[in-house]
Amino acid sequence: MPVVPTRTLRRVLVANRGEIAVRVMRTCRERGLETVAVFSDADRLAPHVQMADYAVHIGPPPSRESYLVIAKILAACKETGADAVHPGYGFLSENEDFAEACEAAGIAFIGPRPDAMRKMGSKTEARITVSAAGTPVVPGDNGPGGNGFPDAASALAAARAIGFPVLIKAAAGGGGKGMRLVAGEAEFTSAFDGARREAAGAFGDDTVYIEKAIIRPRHIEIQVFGDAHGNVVHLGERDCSIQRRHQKVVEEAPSPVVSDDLRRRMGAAAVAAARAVDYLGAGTCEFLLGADGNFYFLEMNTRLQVEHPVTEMIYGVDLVSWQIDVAEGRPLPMTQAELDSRRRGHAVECRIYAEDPVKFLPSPGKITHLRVPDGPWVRNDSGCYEGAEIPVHYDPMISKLVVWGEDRRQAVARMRRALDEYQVRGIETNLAFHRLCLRHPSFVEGDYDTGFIGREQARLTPTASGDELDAAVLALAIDAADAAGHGGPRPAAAKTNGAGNGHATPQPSTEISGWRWGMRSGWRG
Ligand code: MV4
Repeated sequence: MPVVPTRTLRRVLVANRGEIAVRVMRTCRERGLETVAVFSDADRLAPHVQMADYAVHIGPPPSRESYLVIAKILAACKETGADAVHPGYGFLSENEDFAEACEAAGIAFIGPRPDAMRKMGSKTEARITVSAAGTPVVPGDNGPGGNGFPDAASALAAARAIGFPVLIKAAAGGGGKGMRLVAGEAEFTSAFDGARREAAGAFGDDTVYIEKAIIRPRHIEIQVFGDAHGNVVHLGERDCSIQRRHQKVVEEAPSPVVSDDLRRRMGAAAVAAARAVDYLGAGTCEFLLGADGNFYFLEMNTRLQVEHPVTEMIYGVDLVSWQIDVAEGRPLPMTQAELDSRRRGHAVECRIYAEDPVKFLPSPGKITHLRVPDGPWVRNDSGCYEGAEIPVHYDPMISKLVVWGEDRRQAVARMRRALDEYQVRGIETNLAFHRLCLRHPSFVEGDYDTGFIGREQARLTPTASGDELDAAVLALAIDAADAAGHGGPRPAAAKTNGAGNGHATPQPSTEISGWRWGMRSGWRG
């Protein structure tokens, strides 16, 4: 093993805002590291600014002119003498030019090496790299020469060979952008051209490739960690199948459907993928888990993820502290065997968004009243407070409510309790959605996949208007037709419940307390 010199960090600039900036600073403070905040005009009074030892203004509210400007972040480091940067998630966290610029300026980038970010940034390159390491990828075709299809005709030939349905995906994509599902040959050419146009517009790169579509998969991701001494471990899985339009809403660890044997196999596959790019620090390998129990690597996220707390809860570790250890050149604090033996219980995270619970549109504004849940085994990672203005310029997630329990039943019950304690007024939130989701019989059974919210919209919408119900029923009908086309029988979907009826307009901001929820959303109660 190489001899890696350790360097003790003293002052960390957090190139982010909101709950993740606060969360990173908490660990820095615990370790005796000084912290530097950066902030836009919209964040002058934000909690991350108040928490930091130093704070540097970096421009107007739009992130393109503040949190995304590499030169401004580097200037803030210089001005404050920061010797490290934590990028959080989003913004510059997966920008290899930023990582490179930090290191070139003698500032430790708390994250992977730029080369690993680059290799995983291209989905086609990632497929080649990890499958060479033995990690299963979705059956597909990267195109002649391995980097995309030049025209629809060659892509169609590949799609025929793979077998419909297929997905056309952007090599530069991720998170569902530039992705088209194609059920059969007739639609193929227009979908191909559309996907290419969309990819060119979104990423400035129209490279597209093809994968076999996995029907009704679960989204299971494995947390991995590497150090500079050649150690790579995994910290099990998170089930992130509860998503809406590629935005995660509820996550849990462990997955209700992952056995110890499957965890061992998926963990080994993720570790192999990380090793293939000499991975350093915290990373996540995303997999699709098919109904048949097969799993396939999708992509690797080269950052700390939003949902990392559920992993922290069941392993009893501080992943940000591990990131700092690795950035200082220290070995990982635990071996795989130690990690395996300390995993305990179950954790659930609900992302609380400032959004209209019916129309799912952002709902910025002033929080006029706030009561956050607490009590045993409840964690609320938040970047806002009573009286705060939720800016329009950034992600509308206002907090992550995370609970731990000895088992899934206890964790789910505890989350219901915590959600019922949570009160927000002045802005709309998705709290009502969460209260219904955590009581939905399929969720309670752990029986869900990535299509859950789409199919169950009517039962998960607190006060749907006639239009919303119509749209949901239409979506279900399309889904059922789709299922018939793909040959798989599905459970009858369209059931409505009392919560979907009787209220013409959403009224979440007028709620008084949680007790009403126990009554109103109890199933057939
Ligand atoms: C897929 C898939 C089925 N088959 N790939 C969506 C986001 C991007 N990371 C990959 N995505 C998918 N890729 C194959 N070959 C289904 C999805 C998908 C999905 C994946 C994870 C979580 C939610 C999802 C919702 C819709 C589609």
